[in-house]
Amino acid sequence: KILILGAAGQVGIDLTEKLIEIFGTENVIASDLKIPENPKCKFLQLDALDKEAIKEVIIHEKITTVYHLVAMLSATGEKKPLLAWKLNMDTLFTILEFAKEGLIKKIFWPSSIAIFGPTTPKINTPQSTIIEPTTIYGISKYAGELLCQWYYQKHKVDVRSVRYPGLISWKAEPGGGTTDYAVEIFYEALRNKSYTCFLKEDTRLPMMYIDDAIEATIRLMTTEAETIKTRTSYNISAFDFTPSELAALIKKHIPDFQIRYSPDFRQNIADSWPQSIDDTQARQDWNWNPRFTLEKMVSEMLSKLTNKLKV
Ligand code: VAH
Repeated sequence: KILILGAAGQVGIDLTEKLIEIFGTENVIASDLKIPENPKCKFLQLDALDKEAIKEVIIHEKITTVYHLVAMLSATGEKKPLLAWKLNMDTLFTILEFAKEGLIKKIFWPSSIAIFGPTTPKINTPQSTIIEPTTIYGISKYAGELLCQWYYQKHKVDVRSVRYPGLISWKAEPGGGTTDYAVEIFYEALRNKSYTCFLKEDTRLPMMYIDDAIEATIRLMTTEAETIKTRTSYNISAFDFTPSELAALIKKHIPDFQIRYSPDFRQNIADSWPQSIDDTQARQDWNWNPRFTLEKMVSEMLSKLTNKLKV
């Protein structure tokens, strides 16, 4: 059985639905700090920092695989560094230890392109390169990658990871990220035909539609262990764009959409990250291949949100 920690978050909402589709409702247990309305499967209220509560669920529900999605993202992490470190690291240690003790068989844990810093090559950032993150979130995600690799090498823990770029989705709003503008802009375009962007118009970042991120996650988790050559975390990539490029594509659907730019503290975070990612190794090792183009993502987001917002 599968346990998802952080199932109400931006990745969790879509991943839970996909896991139910593949493995069946009876084999998926979702959990988060708060239970969302109309959950699609058994949903437990769980604090990921409560080791005993998690251990109880793993044993009682006969969990074999854990998708550990709990984290404090980059922007909030800069404001609450101690809580970000605690939440991101202590919970990862807990799950890795449970696997080492034989309580669970397999773990998915997401890393992020946020592990790369200003000294990393920004164009087609390689799988292995200079990694000197300058945000607490990035530091915690890179430390987490090295922890996963240590537990794999020392205790054969089967933990698998991908470095998500900025993710764009409509089912759940993201919280506390620097790439959140790329989601907020769609809501504002449909509601007010205008958006004030907190990044400069030429800030290029690697991004991906949620369906491709979920596809990569499932593919990595279901591939044979032998095909996995990297036990820190895999680069994955789909497309990259700037706020002005995204605004121009939205204008094709909403001609009188207006965007203004008012950069805030998140500009420095974005400027420390790569502009595009080389994901050759994921493509070679486990046949990663994104399906959504930038244009397809834009039309999909606008049509799905039009229904969701009933605009
Ligand atoms: C963030 N959405 O903005 C996350 C992600 C690469 C960005 O890690 O913090």
